[in-house]
Amino acid sequence: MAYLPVSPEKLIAQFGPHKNYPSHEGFLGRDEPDAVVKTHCCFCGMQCGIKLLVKKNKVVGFDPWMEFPFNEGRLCPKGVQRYMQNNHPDRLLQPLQRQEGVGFTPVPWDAAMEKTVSEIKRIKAQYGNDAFAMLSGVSLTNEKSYLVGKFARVALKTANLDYNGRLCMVSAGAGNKKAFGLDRISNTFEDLERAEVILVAGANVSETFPTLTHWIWRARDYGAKLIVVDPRVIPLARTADLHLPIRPGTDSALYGAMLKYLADHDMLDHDFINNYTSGFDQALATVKDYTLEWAEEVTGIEKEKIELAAQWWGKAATSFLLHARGIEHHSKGVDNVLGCINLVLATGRIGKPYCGYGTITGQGNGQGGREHGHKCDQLPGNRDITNPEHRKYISQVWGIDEKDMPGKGLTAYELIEAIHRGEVKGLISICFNPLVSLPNNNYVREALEKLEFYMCIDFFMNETARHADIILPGSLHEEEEGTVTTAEGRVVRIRRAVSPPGEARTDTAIILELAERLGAGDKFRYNSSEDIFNELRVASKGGTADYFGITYQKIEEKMGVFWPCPTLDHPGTPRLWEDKKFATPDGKAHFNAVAYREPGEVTDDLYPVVLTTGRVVSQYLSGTQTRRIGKLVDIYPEPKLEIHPELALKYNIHQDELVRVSTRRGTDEFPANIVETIRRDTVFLPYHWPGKKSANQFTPGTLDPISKIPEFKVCACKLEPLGIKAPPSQESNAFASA
Ligand SMILES: Nc1nc2c(c(=O)[nH]1)N[C@H]1C(S)=C(S)[C@@H](COP(=O)(O)OP(=O)(O)OC[C@H]3O[C@@H](n4cnc5c(=O)[nH]c(N)nc54)[C@H](O)[C@@H]3O)O[C@H]1N2
Ligand SMILES: Nc1nc2c(c(=O)[nH]1)N[C@H]1C(S)=C(S)[C@@H](COP(=O)(O)OP(=O)(O)OC[C@H]3O[C@@H](n4cnc5c(=O)[nH]c(N)nc54)[C@H](O)[C@@H]3O)O[C@H]1N2
Ligand code: SF4
Ligand SMILES: [Mo]
Repeated sequence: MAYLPVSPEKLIAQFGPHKNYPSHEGFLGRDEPDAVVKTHCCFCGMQCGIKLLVKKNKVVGFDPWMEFPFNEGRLCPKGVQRYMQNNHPDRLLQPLQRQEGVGFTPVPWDAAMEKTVSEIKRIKAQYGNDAFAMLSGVSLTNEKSYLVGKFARVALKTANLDYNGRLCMVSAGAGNKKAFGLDRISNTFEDLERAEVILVAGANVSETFPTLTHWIWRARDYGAKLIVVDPRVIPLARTADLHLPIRPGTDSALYGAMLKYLADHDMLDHDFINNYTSGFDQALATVKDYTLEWAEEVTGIEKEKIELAAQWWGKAATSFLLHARGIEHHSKGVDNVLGCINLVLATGRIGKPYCGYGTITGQGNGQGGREHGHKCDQLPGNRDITNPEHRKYISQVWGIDEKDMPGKGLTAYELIEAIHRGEVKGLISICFNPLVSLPNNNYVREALEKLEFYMCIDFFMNETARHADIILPGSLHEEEEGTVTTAEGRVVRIRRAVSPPGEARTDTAIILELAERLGAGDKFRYNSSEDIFNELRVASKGGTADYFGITYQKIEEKMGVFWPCPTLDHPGTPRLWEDKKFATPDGKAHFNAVAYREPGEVTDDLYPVVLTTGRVVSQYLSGTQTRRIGKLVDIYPEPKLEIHPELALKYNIHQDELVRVSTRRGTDEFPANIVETIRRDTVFLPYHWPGKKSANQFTPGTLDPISKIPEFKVCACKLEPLGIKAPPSQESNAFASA
C-alpha cells in the first residue's frame, strides 16, 4: 500500500498557520505539555526529526519538527504512532526470572543481576570465555553500541559478540569497503533532486523509507528518469519510467549485462576509469558473454527493457543509484552490491553534485551501529579486530593489554549453529529478537532451548525473551541521551524526554552495573552518555569512520554533523570523494569482477515457486514494537501471501483462501492476496510476525560467504489451496492494547 508523505504546505492548507493545527501551541483537546523535546524517530534509518510532547514524565504526543533538514516535518504512519510505546501497558517494569513449572516471576534487581553474573562466571569457568556469547542491535544509540562492544570484549572477555545488522547492511558494507575502502552513502539525499537518472534496486522506498519518497519525487518534478528493479510493482514502481521485474536472486546478471552494454556502446568515462580506479579490465572480461539475450533468460526481464535502462544510465550527466535489502539479502549479496558499484564507477558519476551512490540503511542507527564495534570482526571507528595496529590502538584506549583483546568471533546465525554444536552455552541479547528475525527459526528455537543460561534486555517481552532465564527491563529511545547516525551519515542527537517507568533502568545503567559486578568497573567509569561519546570519538580517531571532530555541542549547533570529521575545526563531510581520493590502500576506487551465480536454493519439481520476504509500511522488523500499536495493526493485521492471478489460477487459489506454503524447512497456512503487482513465478510474504505467522520458518540458513548475511530474499516453495476462506483477523483486539 502506498503512503504519501504529508507536506508542510498541505498541513498548513488544511489546518491554517502552525499555531492552529494540533501542536503544543494550540494543543487542541489536551493540556499544555510540560516540555517539547526535539529528537528523532526510533524506527528506520531516515531518522526523521520529530518533537515529542511530554506531560508528567510521559510522552503524550508529537509535533512536526519543520526545521530538521531531511524530513522537514514529514513523518510516516510509524513515526506518528511511535509515542504510543511510551506508557504502554505491556511495558516491562521489573526484572523477571523464569522458574520451572511457574513461568516468569518478578525478582529484585539485585537477585537478577546476581543470577546473571554467577551464570556468566560458571559458564566461562566450565567451558571457556567464548562459550558465553552476546547479541546486540542497532536501534541502540552510538554510545550504547560502543559500550556493548567494549563490554563484551573487556568485561565478558568473549570473542562471540555479533549484532542484528548482520541480517541487514553487511553485504552493502562489505561491498563498499572492497570498492571504496569506506562504508557510507556518498551523498546526502538532497543530491537526488537534480539527478537525471535514479536507479532504485531492491528498495521498497515508499513503504520502508517513506519520507525519502519526497526527494525522489522532487527529482521527477525536475525531469529525472526513474528506474526501479524489483520483482514486485512496488508503489515507487508505479510512478517509475521503467520497471524491471527481476526474478529474485538474479541481480548480478542484470548489472553485468548493463556493464557490458555500456562498454560495447562506449558509454564509459575513460578519464575516470584510467586515473581513479583499478580492476576495470578484469570486471569487464568477466561479463564479456553477458548479452542482453542471456540476461533476459536469467533475470526474466525483457531485453528491450534492460537495453533502455543501460542507455539511460549510460547517457545521463548526473545520476543516483540506491539499493537496499532486495539485492543484499542473498547468498550473493556482496556480488550484487559490487555489480551496482561497477555501473557507478564505469560512468564516473560519484563524488560530484547530484551524482551519488549508496545503500539505504535500514535500522534507526544502522549506520552508526555498524561502525563502533559490536560486530564480531570489528573495533570502533570501523577498525578490523584482526589487524594488529587496530588492536593495539583500541587496547590503549580501553586500558587493556592487547593480548587480552579477544579475536574475531562468530556471526549471528553461526552462533546459533555453535549453540547446536554445544560450543556456546550462555547468551545475553539486547535489542535483538532473533527467534523472529533469523532464518530457519525452528532451528533457532531448538538452539535457544539448548542454552544453559540466557538473559535478555528489552522494554517489551519479545518472542526470543520467552526462552530467557532472566529478562531485564531496559529503556526506550526517549529515555536516554545519545546520538545516532542517519542513513545519510549525519550524526544527530537523541534526547531524553522522560525517565524509565517503574523499576525499568536505562540500558546503559544495566550494562555498567554488569561490568562492575564482573570486576571490570574501573574500565567503565562514565557520568553521562556524553562521556561515552567522548571516549568513542577518541576510539574512532584515525579509523575510516572518524568521529573525533564531532561533539554534542557541534551537533546541536549544526543540526547534525556528517562523518568523517577528523578534527574539531572540520565541518564534516556531506559529500564523499570530491577529491577522488578513495579510502582504499592505493587510493583508487576498485572495480570487482562479478560472475553470475545461482541463488542458494532454486526451484524444482517439488518446490516450483520462488518465495521472497520483506516488509509492509505499518509494521517494523520483528514487530515487537509495532504489533503493540492498534492503529498500525489495523493497517496490516496479519501476513498475507501475495500471489499473481495467473499463478493463483494455476493452483486454483482464491482471494482470502488459506494456502499451505511449504519449503524444505517448514509448512504453514496463510490467506492469499491475489495481486497483479508481482511476478508470475514468485510469491511474497511479509516477515513481521512470530510462530505460525512467521516467514522465517521457511527461509534457509544459507549465508553470503563474505558478509554472512542470510538469504532472506529467495527460496523455493510449494503451494496448496486448502479450500477454506481465512477467518477474519483477530489481531487488532487480541494483541494491540494501545
Ligand atoms: N515499514 C517498515 N519500514 C522499514 C522497516 C520495517 O520493518 N518496516 N525496516 C527497516 C530496515 S531494518 C530495513 S533493512 C529496511 C529494508 O527496506 P527494503 O529493502 O526496502 O525492504 P524489503 O521489503 O526487505 O525489500 C525490498 C524489496 O526487495 C524486493 N526484492 C525481493 N527479492 C529481490 C531480488 O532478488 N532483487 C531485487 N532487485 N529486489 C528484490 C522486494 O519485492 C521488496 O519490495 O527498511 C527499514 N524500514
Ligand atoms: N524473512 C526475513 N527476515 C528478516 C528480514 C527480511 O527481510 N525477511 N529482514 C532482516 C533485517 S533487515 C533486520 S534489520 C532484522 C531485524 O531483526 P531484529 O533486530 O530482531 O528486529 P527488531 O524487531 O528490531 O528487534 C529488536 C528488539 O529490540 C528491542 N529494542 C528496540 N530498541 C531498543 C532499545 O533501545 N533498547 C533495548 N534494550 N531494546 C530495544 C525491541 O523491542 C525488539 O524486541 O530482521 C531480519 N530478518
Ligand atoms: S520514515 Fe522512518 S524515521 Fe521517518 S517517521 Fe517513518 S519510520 Fe520514522
Ligand atoms: Mo534491516
